Amino acid sequence: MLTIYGVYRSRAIRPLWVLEECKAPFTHIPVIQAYRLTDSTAASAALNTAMPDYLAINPLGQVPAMRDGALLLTESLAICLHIARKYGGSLGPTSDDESSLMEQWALFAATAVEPAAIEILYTLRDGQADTATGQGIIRVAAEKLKRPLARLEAHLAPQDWLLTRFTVADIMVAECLRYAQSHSPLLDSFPNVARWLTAAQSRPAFQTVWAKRAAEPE
Ligand SMILES: N[C@@H](CCC(=O)N[C@@H](CS)C(=O)NCC(=O)O)C(=O)O
Repeated sequence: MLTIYGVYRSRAIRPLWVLEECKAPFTHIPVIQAYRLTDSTAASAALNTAMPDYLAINPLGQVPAMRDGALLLTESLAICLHIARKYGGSLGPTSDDESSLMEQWALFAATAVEPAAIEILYTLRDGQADTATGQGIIRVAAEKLKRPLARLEAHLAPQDWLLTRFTVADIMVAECLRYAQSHSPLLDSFPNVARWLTAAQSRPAFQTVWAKRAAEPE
């Protein structure tokens, strides 16, 4: 049985969304980020990323991790690709070329989108959006996202999804871009990206994992 380690309020939501799309059976172990606990070492502490048992699974002390038989993976997008390929049917690649395209979108998400998007997320989360420093961080991050967003905008002009149908590529890119989504002006100049993101997040599988995320303590 496939096992996912990581709460919904973490990058674990990426493979959990993929699994919800495929309806594949799995065991969920809701390991929480240690930094979110007052005392991650207390006897009563929830299962967390600083515990020796979890560090034996992922020495980086991060979630998600995944076990599937003898296979252990500790990168969210690699986990998404693995699940889609093995259990996802049309969510995964149906040819070598599609496999390469999905890998390309995974790397695009991780390198061109996520770093700047997460700067925006942290600035908003820390209540810095109205400070001069926070506004500066958001302005620079939004600038960094312009070219990747322009690339997505052109790509999505003639089509609904990144490949010829909804796939794991859409989940990976949408999830990384979501970090910047609360900065609402960002997508104003990219209507195709906004349409695509709305469509991805309207899917019943996303709605299900999003509700599970909302049910977890903040
Ligand atoms: N590149 C990794 C990053 C994983 C990551 O940073 N996870 C965060 C939660 S979203 C975490 O576990 N942080 C705990 C920590 O760094 O102490 C991935 O995509 O899986």
